[in-house]
Amino acid sequence: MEAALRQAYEAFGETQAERGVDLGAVEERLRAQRVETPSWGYGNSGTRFAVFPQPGVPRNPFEKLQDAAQVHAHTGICPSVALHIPWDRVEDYRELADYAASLGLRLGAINPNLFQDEEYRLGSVCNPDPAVRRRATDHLLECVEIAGEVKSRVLSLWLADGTNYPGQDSFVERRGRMLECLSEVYGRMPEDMRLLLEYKLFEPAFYHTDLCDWGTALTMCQKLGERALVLVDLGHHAQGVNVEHIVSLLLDEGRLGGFHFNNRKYADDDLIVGSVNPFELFLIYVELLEAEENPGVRIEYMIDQAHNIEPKIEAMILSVMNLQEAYAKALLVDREALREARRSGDVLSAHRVLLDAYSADVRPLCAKLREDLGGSADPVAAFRASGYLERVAEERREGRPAGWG
Ligand code: PSV
Ligand code: MN
Ligand code: MN
Repeated sequence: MEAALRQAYEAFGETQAERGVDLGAVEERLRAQRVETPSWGYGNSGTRFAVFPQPGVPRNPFEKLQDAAQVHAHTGICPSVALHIPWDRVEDYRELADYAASLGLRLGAINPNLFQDEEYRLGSVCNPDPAVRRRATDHLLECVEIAGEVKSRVLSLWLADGTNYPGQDSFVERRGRMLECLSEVYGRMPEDMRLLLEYKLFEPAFYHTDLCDWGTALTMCQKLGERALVLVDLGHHAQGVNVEHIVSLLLDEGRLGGFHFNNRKYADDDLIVGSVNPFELFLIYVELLEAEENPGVRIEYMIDQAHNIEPKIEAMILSVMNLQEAYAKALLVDREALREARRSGDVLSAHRVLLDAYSADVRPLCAKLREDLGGSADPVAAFRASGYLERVAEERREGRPAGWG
């Protein structure tokens, strides 16, 4: 460890020891933190207005894995990569899984795509036409197969289904159609596979969205069975919604299955994690920490970002660093003091317990942890210094860069 970092780390350790923090226990939890990155975060992406291509963007799923391996190499906590089918369609999925393993990675959640084909104009599993629902269901079943081939245990589903005009379709009938299709898929999943159901307030439909909030997703999961769980994407809520409250409620119901971390100021959801709302991120982790200690709880932590103007690998690395820092701060909360303040109705003290942990500078701790894990103290700087991007920009000059579609 560099001398300056060692000094900062030691000073941090002393301050925390004075606060009565067991630093060894905090480090153990931090070392165990894992975050999945999305294959689609490495390809070219943009908005419906424009896509700004970047140099060195991968041309196929294999190259996306190479980029994901860089994120893991520098942070030490991102060993798995989510796939999106058909964006990541390959002839031989075992070959892709083996290639991931050769890079020290594994394939994670399989994300079906039910929003791109012309047939889905009126929806996929909610579509009034049974033939379209059949096609959507078959695609979901194909994704179950792919998950099996790559030894992934997670099917992660976001539906774009909704309507654009009042009167266009029946809410209740659409819900019934969704349940029928998803029940078939759920029934075909192996015993150890979990279905994560992701909700989103709106988009692309303008009038109503079939899975628009935690309630629509939760009740659907409850009907499907205990291996159907809700996935919370941080960018999928109305302004002002208390996401940490939703998190605690889903945890209490035993139905929180996954997270998509990202950030936004307005409606879209693809910014670097914690770039706008670091305090909210911290508060979410405060809710998660205690739940994680329950052996029955398994939450898939994933990043869901598709960067428009910022360099993609660096953006992903920065998101991971922000997640490490938010988690570390949450681990510093004096939970006994919090309980006591709550018991005695001391509102301000309870709030200050949180502020006290949040205001700690955990950067030396996280830097040291990354080094322990074989990563880099300053991963963005180390990645830049490695010359990786310049090298792949040269190697990947020919051919079509991967993107949406
Ligand atoms: C669309 O909003 C979306 O960003 C969802 O969050 C999904 O998780 C992602 O696309 C991939 O399908
Ligand atoms: Mn998402
Ligand atoms: Mn989204």
